[in-house]
Amino acid sequence: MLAAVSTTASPPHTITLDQGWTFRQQGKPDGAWMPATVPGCVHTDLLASKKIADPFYRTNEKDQQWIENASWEYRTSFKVDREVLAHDRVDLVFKGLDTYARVSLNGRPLLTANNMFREWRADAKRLLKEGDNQLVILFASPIETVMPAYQKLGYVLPAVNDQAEKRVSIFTRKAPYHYGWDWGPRLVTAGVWRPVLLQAWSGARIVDVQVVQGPLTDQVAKLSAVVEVEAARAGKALLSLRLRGKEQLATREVQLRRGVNKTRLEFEIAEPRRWWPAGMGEQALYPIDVDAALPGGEAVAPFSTRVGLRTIEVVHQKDKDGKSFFFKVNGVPVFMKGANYIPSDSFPSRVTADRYRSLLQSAVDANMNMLRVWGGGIYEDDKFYDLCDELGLLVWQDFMFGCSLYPGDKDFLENVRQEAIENVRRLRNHPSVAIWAGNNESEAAWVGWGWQKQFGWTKQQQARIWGDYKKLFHVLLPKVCKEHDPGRFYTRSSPSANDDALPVNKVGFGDMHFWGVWHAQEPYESYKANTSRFMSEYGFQSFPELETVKSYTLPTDWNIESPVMLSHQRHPRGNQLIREYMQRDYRTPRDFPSFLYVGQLLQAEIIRFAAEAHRRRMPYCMGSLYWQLDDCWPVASWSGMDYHLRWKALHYYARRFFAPVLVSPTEDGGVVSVHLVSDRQKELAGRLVVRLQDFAGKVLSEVARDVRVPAGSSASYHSVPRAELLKGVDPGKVVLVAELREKTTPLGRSLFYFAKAKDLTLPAPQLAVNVSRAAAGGVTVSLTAGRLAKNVYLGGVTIPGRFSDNYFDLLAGETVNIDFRTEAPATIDLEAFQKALAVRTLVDTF
Ligand code: BMA
Repeated sequence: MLAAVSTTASPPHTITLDQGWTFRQQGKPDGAWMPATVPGCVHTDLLASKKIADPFYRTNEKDQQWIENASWEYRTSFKVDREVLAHDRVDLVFKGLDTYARVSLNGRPLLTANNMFREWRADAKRLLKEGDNQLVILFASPIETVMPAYQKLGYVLPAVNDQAEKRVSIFTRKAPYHYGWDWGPRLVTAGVWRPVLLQAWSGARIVDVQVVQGPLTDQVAKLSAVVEVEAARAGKALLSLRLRGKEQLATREVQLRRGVNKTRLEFEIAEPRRWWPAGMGEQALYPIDVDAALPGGEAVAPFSTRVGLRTIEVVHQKDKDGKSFFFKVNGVPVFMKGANYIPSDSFPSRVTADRYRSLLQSAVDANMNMLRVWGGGIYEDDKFYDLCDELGLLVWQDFMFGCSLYPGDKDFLENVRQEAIENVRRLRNHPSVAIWAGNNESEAAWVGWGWQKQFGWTKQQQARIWGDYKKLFHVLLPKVCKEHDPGRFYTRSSPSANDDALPVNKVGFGDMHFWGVWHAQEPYESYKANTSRFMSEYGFQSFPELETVKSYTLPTDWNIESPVMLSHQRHPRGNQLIREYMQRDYRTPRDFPSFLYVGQLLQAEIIRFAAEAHRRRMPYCMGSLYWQLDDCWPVASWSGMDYHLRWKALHYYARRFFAPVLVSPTEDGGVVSVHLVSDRQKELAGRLVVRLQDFAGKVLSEVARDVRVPAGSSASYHSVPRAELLKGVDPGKVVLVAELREKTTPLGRSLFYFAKAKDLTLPAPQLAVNVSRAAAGGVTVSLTAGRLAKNVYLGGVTIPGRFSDNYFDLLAGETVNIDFRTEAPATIDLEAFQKALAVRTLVDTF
């Protein structure tokens, strides 16, 4: 054992270098230095210095394209004292540089960087001096830098969402969506996008702790911690591990060599509490601290991590229907409900912890248990995964590749290898991370998007391109995952059946992205026939609500074909498709605000149709993640929540269609049936009531029956031929109400209409609206409908906050109380609120 540690040596220092930064465009004659924010980027810095206008406003983005072709210098100075310099090592650590950066310290080169997704560390001691030090970073244009590679390649690689004529984005390891997407602007940033640290240490430094979970029972969790220690000099160290604030669980004396050393500490946690996805149980988390004591007495910064104890498997096996794809958590098959996550800002360094929390809490509030961090964005910030751990949101993590093909030269592959290693290591202790995926849609594209013809490649070129693809996604990335995170499943691409002999993106085989609805204009009813084993993408667009539209337009722009609105609609056929689908189901909205409202309903109804179809097919289908949760700027898109975090109709609907117990009426071949889908882990006993009533509330028929719904099941509990049900009544004048109750508690209710919205004979709803002060100090809106009120929408209020429900149907004679949720409810001026409140229903919009 080592002797007691003395504390004479100076402690390790970490200084965050976030002060005093300035920037300027390189090579500009009048190039004055302007204040910069670090972390940040050139666009937000130019904006802060009023050199550019808000890129999200109107068509400002178009005038700002020059930024990507310029190079930018960032600099700061910082003081270092003798105490810091006395350490063995003084590292400069860059958590993220975007992207082609040359860093110099006191006029001498320190490091070069070429990957936004990597961390860069260099021993700066030899270049540092006591007193002031000058740090300069030169960011070369990510466009210009790779232009020679683009020109030299000899063939063009597809990058379908890159919005430039010369699509060079695939040569650069930088967030693909910066180059534009079919929901995103083109804002190719540069800058110091994650923190810069100065870390001084002596003797040794704990680099990383990987917690590997062994056998897990209710009695005990057997774990090991693989501790990586970098030693500045050889010597002994005593490593110890404890649960935060608890007794020590493991200790080990090790002989360190100079350089990186790996040691394993075995430990156990008695009576472990499991980590469960949201809706299934608690999210028990165990914070772990690892210390290292050195005989010389140098202090070593402890390393902290946090784990959750759970098993997770992806069951991806051939079966009679094709090849399964589902997740088992703690041995239980879990139906994944959720959405695809895109970076929530074009400038990711702007995303605060509060914003992450609000987005992720909204996901949980909508009964989601999984998000897919999609491959065209970024490996998200640590805060994102911490919150997912805490909230029980499983993460499907793509590597950052999407809808494109990539070079396969040695340097590129090595750069990706390092990126993958770093990110796998960074994220692997998170219980929320459920799966790694190589890329978004590149395999499906190669097989089905006609690229071979479109790009006119020779046979040889094709062999090379596909060979390069395989090197990256079939060899390199799975190898990194296996080596650094052996317990987690890797899937080549989303979608994929992970087998060259099996079809990709075909019903029955693995996960599926179904875009027949929307891209191929198929009627949304075809979601039923196109339900596969795991639906990892499907979607439909809408515009954001008027308040959000106002944030980027003038009233003169309020026409979806205006240049401003078109610039915030990046799908080339977006408007046409929305119109087309809207005409199929709705009457023409009378004005612009009505159009926005109907458009949101259209999206919500279509996605509801899909998600319910997916859930009814459980266990054949075991996942439904719609495209997309959020936006990176205010835009027309497939999102359920807009850039200002306003819930669209879709997000409110999602809370209902992803409810733990779903009542789902549907019609097939002239038969109307009511399905009950339960995600509960126990059987439920309830009473199902199915009632046909007219819009004035008159009940035409009613049946009720006791039902037992097994754990994790879906089945039909009631079915009647449509003709028999309607018995001659006008289908446009009645609604089927299906309700499930558990004792006296209502568990779920769904309405089924027999005609499309445009063919319903909707009455004037005779709505009585009453606004009052809620008990908790906020505001409650109480609504009573004399007749059916279809898709009641509460809006007009500009105070930040949200209604507890919206876009819902109210049956004749019903009353609901809707709360307005906001940060400081007591401060709301009741009278002003009442004045601003605008209530509309579907019948008001034609
Ligand atoms: C899928 C996604 C995205 C895209 C969306 C809508 O292909 O992976 O690339 O934004 O469809 O087109």
